[in-house]
Amino acid sequence: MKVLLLNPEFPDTYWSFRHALPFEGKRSAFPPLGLMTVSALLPKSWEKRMVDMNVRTLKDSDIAWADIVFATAMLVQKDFLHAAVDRCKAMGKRVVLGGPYVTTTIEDLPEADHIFIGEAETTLPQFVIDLERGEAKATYQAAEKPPLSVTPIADFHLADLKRYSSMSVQYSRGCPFNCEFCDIIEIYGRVPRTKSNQQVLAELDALNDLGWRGTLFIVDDNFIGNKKNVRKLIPDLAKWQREHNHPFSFVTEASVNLAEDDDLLNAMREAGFRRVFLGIETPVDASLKEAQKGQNTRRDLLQSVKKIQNFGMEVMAGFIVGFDNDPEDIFDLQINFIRDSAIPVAMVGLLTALPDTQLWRRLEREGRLLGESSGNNTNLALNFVPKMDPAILVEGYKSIMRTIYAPRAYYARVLECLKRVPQSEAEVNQYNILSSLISFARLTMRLGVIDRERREFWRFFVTAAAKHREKFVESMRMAAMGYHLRKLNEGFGDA
Ligand code: B12
Ligand code: SF4
Repeated sequence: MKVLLLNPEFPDTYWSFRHALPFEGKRSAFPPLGLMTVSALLPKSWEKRMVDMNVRTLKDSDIAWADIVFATAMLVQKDFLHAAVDRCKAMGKRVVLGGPYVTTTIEDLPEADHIFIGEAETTLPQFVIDLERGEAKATYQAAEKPPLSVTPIADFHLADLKRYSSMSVQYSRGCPFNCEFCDIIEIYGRVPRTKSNQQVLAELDALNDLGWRGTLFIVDDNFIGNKKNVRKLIPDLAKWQREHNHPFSFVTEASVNLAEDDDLLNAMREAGFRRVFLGIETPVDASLKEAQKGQNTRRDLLQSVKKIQNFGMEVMAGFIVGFDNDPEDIFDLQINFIRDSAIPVAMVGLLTALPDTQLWRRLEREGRLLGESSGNNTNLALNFVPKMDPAILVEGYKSIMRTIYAPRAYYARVLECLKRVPQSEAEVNQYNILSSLISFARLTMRLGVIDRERREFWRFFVTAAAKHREKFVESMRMAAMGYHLRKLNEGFGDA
């Protein structure tokens, strides 16, 4: 059996890093871990080929080669998924779909032969048996969420590693909190399931053996969702890093209560965690309460961020506007918070109602839903009727983005962040001297020569070189990120 694994294109979003990746000569930030996991769940004897359409085009010869096509997608990829499935079906192929989009959507799915709802660890092996018997069903959905002990090591070798800026592994699924807008707890549940330490270390071994060096994203919904287990994991991660000469720098996502746990923060620093993405959402208490985000209301959020930064981790964070309780000055409050917290990379989005979330159900009851969202919370589209005048909300949102990603404001946050985040060793990366020089030349040409904001870049460059020489590579990486986020804003048309 010949299997084609397909990841459709992503549009230009916050996380696509599309305007920053070319400096490094990369095509995409992360490989599709779900597909590589699906591959590992299929029989070893089946031949597999993966086409991530974010790093290379799908050729007719790829489709012609395959007996069966397995495609994944998030909501934001739906149009590209439909187009890819149409091509495969037109060439007479059997198509299997899975992943977050098909799991949660209420819209018509593409014309696939088999649909997998939810996690596939227990359903895929059954599908293989059914297929061999000629009895494969149209829809598969596991009765229970699988334990992660049955998740195999992903088939990392299918990814063309040199085209990505980061690799991914997963330790846990699910989150114990109960945020109203969150679809994670609907898809993956509120009881975080974890892998064993041995499983995680075996995945690190696999990536190390393939020669990967540099950023490794632990793609958990909330890395500290199961604190008891994570406390046991981190010392093993640190030991593994020491024994292998620190090949990886870890990035992950966590809830803000990470700040209350000095031991955990210390252990994460030891293990080589360099960046953490927090769900801050808003500095407004009433909006946090509305969002059922109690874990953020009981603390001083600015102090929490500072504390995590002091443990050697850059903080990235998600922010939302559009809550019913947002006051009129919410836009200034968000801008001030982002400035004062020295969070350079802030993902600010309009509140979005994702299908089958508590928010979706409430808005439906209140008659305020306008339809399924595009899945991209930064594209100015509202899929519900907000309490605030929608025009004011969208304008205010744009003003946040314009202000925080104006070069002077952005570089000021980066410099403050570099000051706050002590790091004893330079971050490991995948580049040799030549490729680093080429990246540096591309960056300075674009930001320091071509770009109209070049004066701000050189001002930043000089300060970073003088005050943070040991973190110079890091500061250039941040300059590239700022450029991506500013370009994304220009897509709004009036930035
Ligand atoms: C890592 C991650 C990313 C990464 C990398 C994505 C990539 N290249 O794959 C980055 C940071 C780029 C990212 C970006 C975004 N993401 Co994201 N991301 C995740 C995260 C945290 C983990 C994904 C992952 O690797 N999981 C591990 C694998 C093993 O799990 P899995 O993919 O679910 O696969 C399993 C099953 O779904 C199934 N399966 C999956 N595919 C297939 C296919 C077939 C054929 C079959 C049979 C089975 C199957 O089998 C697997 C094993 O059980 C998830 C949350 C989550 N827990 O999954 C959010 C999540 C997928 N992301 C989400 C969103 C909204 C986004 C963004 C739109 C955010 C934004 N506004 O910019 C962007 C869009 C992408 C882009 N590039 O622009 C949503 C999707 C919601 C939806 N219903 O579609 C999720 C669910 C999180 C959330 N609620 O916010 N994301
Ligand atoms: S903390 Fe994050 S993952 Fe957990 S429920 Fe809230 S939004 Fe979802």
